[in-house]
Amino acid sequence: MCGIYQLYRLLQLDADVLVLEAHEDVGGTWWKNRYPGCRFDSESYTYGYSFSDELLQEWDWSEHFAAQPETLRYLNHVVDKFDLRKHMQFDSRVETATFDAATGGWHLRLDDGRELTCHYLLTAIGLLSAPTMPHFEGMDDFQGRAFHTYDWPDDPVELAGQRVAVIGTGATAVQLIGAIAEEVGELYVFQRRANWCAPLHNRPIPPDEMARLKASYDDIFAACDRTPGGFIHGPDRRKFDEVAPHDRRAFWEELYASPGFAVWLGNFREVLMDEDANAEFSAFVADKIRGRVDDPETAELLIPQDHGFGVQRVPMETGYYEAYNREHVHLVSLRDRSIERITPTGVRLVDPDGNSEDFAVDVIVYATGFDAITGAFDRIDFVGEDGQHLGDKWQYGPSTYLGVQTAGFPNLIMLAGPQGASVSTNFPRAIEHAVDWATELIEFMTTNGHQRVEVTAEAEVEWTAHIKELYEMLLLRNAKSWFTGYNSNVEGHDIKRYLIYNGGAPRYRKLVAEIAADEYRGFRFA
Ligand code: NA7
Repeated sequence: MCGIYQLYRLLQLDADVLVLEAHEDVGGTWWKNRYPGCRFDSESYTYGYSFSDELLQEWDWSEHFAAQPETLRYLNHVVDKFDLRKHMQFDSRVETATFDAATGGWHLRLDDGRELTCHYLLTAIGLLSAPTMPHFEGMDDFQGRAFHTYDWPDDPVELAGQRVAVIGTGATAVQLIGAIAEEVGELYVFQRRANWCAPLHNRPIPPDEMARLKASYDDIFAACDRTPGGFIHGPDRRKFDEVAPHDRRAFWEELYASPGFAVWLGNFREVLMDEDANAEFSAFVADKIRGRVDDPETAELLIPQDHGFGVQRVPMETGYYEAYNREHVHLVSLRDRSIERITPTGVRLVDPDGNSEDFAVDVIVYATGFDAITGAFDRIDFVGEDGQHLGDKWQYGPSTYLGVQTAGFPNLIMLAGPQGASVSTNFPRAIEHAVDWATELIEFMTTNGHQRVEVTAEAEVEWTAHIKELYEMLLLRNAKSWFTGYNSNVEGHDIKRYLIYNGGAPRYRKLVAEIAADEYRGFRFA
């Protein structure tokens, strides 16, 4: 999504530009995530690129929340329409990127041994592109098929009538479970911590509605520009306490029945900032879960105990809770038991007294998430000016200036870097802005004869402190989720890390525009 647009913009400047893509073809996230049920939670018509009116007018979205195959088709359409493919090399995974002080550029080594040099290196390597597997004993000995959702196999996976284990209950698992519950023979969902999920309310877009949407794109994008998350849903500006409890309830009923992230991002601001308001709304959603799950014990297990609604990413679901009303769908809680090992025939649990139970399955799906945001950076060995490795610099968490650069790594520009706004926003909306800003920076340098850009250490320290302050304003500061850089499967990532700019996209855009106008305050040119 990001690399495609950056390529388009740099070609407009007549730059000599090449996109390196690790996978076999275009699409990034939408190339890789092929599991059943995969779709975005952004309204389709807010997800497409906005830069070309012609593109907007010729593309029809079939659903309010389009599924992966459609988004992949869309990205291919964009690439072909603007003739971008010839500037891309596939199966090209970068292993090391080393700054060369003599040339002021970057030297890349790919995993097939190729070496390339460039002056500017721009990263569009994804936020959730480094999947992480758990570390259970016996995983290699399993005799059935087993894979991470991100690596869903190309050859058809037979699920009909099969016994399937899904490990994890994040946004990915919740989509998958809703999609496959009916067809599988037995489904065992291994849940460590429950998530607060809410209905997506997806539906088709008939041609007349699509025509109306096309006529309103200016308004749609303007609405996205006004909200902190770049979605059409912005927070309700009324004060929580000033709305009477029964009116709050009526409002919440409306939100729960609304499509997309309205229930999360269109709520009172206090729900995400104030413990009491959050507890009240969480109780409301807990009752919804109880109302949708027949077995009271299962319902209670599906209600999170350790965090309130919305402080972790809210998985949007279609029939997720109802799936547990099917006889062959079993919620296996890991609250009082843990996965002891994977056996050749399935999953073995053990309780604290040493009692074990085996679950025989044909397929194991690891929906265990990603080494978010910094993971893709850690998989490339970036070596900066004084031989410093980025992995070492960021060992206890990233530090950046605006999420765009990190000190000691000149001419390395991060388009969706940690601590920027793209990572907390409806991605394409923020990414178009980030790419435009980076392109203008390069134009500015060319016009002024600069060869080198880097951030000052002071600017970086200040920005990183600001990022931390913004976290403290929100209840998500305590969450154990990818928003706070938590991942139990990656060594050293069981600590809180400050990965996301939480100040909202409008504020971020205003700030970086001011910085650019102020001769790129905090950046140093040579
Ligand atoms: P998430 O949201 O990080 O979810 C991963 C899930 O896997 C979560 O329920 C984890 O439980 C569970 N998990 C991870 N490791 C284990 C082990 N070792 N044992 C049991 N359960 C485990 O990843 P998703 O792919 O669902 O979503 C990521 C984003 O992709 C999503 O937000 C969208 O923006 C797109 P835990 O909660 O840590 O107890």
